[in-house]
Amino acid sequence: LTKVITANQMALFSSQPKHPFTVFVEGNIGSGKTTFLKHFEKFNDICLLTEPVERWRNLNGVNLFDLMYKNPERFAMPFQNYVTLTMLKLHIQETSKPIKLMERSMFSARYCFVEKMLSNGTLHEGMYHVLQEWYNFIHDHHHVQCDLIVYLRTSPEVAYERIKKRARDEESCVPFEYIKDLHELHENWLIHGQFFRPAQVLVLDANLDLENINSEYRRSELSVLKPIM
Ligand code: DGT
Repeated sequence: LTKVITANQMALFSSQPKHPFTVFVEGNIGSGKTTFLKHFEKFNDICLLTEPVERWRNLNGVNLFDLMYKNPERFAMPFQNYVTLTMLKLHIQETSKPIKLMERSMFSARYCFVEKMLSNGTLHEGMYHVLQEWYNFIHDHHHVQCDLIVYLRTSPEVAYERIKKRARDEESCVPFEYIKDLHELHENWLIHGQFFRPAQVLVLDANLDLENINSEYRRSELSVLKPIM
């Protein structure tokens, strides 16, 4: 059977941008990435992709996320493996919308979390190199679109207070030192350029409380909504 493509279908195909304008929302744990994404829910032209924490919590009934925190020596590697897969799926997920807004990316997993796990000895050097091989392979064989990074910059103290307040079960054992080190890693990557930055970085003051943060969010609209303005 010859497949006849109607004019409407043609129009639909051509209206699907192959590479939507893609924004990664980055920042320490507790920096307000979820709230930032919520701010953009009101715009129809944006495909919002939240981080797959729920999948990490329930992999066929196994809470890999909890195991990673409770028994890092054993579970950091499988957890990081699964993070890579779930993030890659989001990176290559197609959308008909002109803008894609993603909570985190494979890059923060690689340059912040995996680096931290290597330096505190949670990941054996051999495991670290296996992960690097995966990242390099993905980088060479998949197009990972990124047009802008929004960095929600907090002090580690503010991030830690928020984490304590929201009291996620799995994060109850997270010490301040961990948040401080993750802060330094985000700074090294996004401010000092110690690791590869796939796009320009817009830095927002995410220390502001909920009442005052809206002006910061609005400041980012011009950059995030660029393709439709
Ligand atoms: P928000 O809205 O800024 O407060 O963001 P969160 O805290 O909901 O999201 P995020 O990505 O900073 O952290 C969620 C949890 O997942 C947190 O316990 C850290 C953990 N996490 C995220 N990505 C990775 C990763 O690549 N490796 C490890 N070990 N943990 C990760």
